[in-house]
Amino acid sequence: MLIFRQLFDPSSSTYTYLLADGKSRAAVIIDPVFEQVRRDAALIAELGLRLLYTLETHVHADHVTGASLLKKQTGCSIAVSADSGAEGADRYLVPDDVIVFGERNLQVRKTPGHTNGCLTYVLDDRSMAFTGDCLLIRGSGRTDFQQGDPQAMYRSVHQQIFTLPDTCLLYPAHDYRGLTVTSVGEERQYNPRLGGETGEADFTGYMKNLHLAHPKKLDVAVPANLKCGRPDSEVDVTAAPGWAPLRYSFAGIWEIDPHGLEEHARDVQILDVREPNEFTGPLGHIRGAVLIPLGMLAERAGELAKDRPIVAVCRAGSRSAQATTILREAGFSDVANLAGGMLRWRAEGHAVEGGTALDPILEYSI
Ligand SMILES: N[C@@H](CCC(=O)N[C@@H](CS)C(=O)NCC(=O)O)C(=O)O
Ligand SMILES: [Fe+2]
Repeated sequence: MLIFRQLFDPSSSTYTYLLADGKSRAAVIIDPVFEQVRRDAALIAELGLRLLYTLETHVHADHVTGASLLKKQTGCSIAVSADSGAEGADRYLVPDDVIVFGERNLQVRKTPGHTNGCLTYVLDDRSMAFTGDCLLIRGSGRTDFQQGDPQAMYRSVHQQIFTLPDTCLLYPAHDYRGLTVTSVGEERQYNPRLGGETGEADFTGYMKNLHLAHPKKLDVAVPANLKCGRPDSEVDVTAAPGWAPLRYSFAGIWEIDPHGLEEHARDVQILDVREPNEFTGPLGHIRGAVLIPLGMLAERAGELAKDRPIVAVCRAGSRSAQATTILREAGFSDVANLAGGMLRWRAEGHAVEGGTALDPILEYSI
């Protein structure tokens, strides 16, 4: 079974692709974005995957790659094209290289034109290919900087991409209109620059007259990507806040486990957002917890101290997740959610005030 996720970075309109073998959980990620590494690492952890490689389709001009940060966080290897000019990778890819992840693999095809080092990755059964900024959906990558070459791009598309089966799904590195996927058959027929009977000279003429403004981040992105996105300073931009052992979830929420809260209980404000009858009900509550029901939190947030971190608690951990969002909007920065709520707190044997014995509690529901 293949695990496949298409992820999006809205500020650069970049797609990142996570692929994994469902059996061994071995994974690769194509074109991760620096600012999205925390999100991507959370997904990899939640899906129980083991990241083997970050794979670049090319040296990007519009955003910085997340490759180095992901390597630091997960211990994966960084793979780039041997023609990319990038330093510091663990593997330099050449045509026909095969990147194995568990029982699945990607084959490397060289598709220059947007840059000299552009690669397309083709899935083992040719059902999917990742075209980077060579072929875009009803478009193509630009060819006006970074060794851009319209003739090379025309040949790359016709010889390396249009030779795949018509049914092969194509996933680009960007789409600026929100489109997500296309296929070889439809691009061969409908791509306005490269499809139908369009010849090499037609394509060259089209590309010479695009007149696009340079990417806003060009001057920062290219030098950073030539170092595989290694930050200049040692400051870890993906580090978790230091006040307790926290974990970032793919849902976008900082979480703390019962054990971590137990250890840091004295340093934090515990905010219980259940209803009063639940607070005094069979599940009990954590010693020292302040009760402000979720529906009143926005108006009563001022009752909480701004200089001590807050851990929000509820029955199962979902209302308290919403509480962390409300608190952030109210200007509190150090906030976390107790993962699993009171149910998990009690199931893992932590003490409560009030409450009744454990067994009936597990059947207790609101
Ligand atoms: N406005 C975007 C421009 C992005 C851009 O130029 N993207 C390149 C890929 S790195 C491209 O080929 N774009 C094709 C197009 O915009 O049609 C930015 O500032 O980042
Ligand atoms: Fe690009």
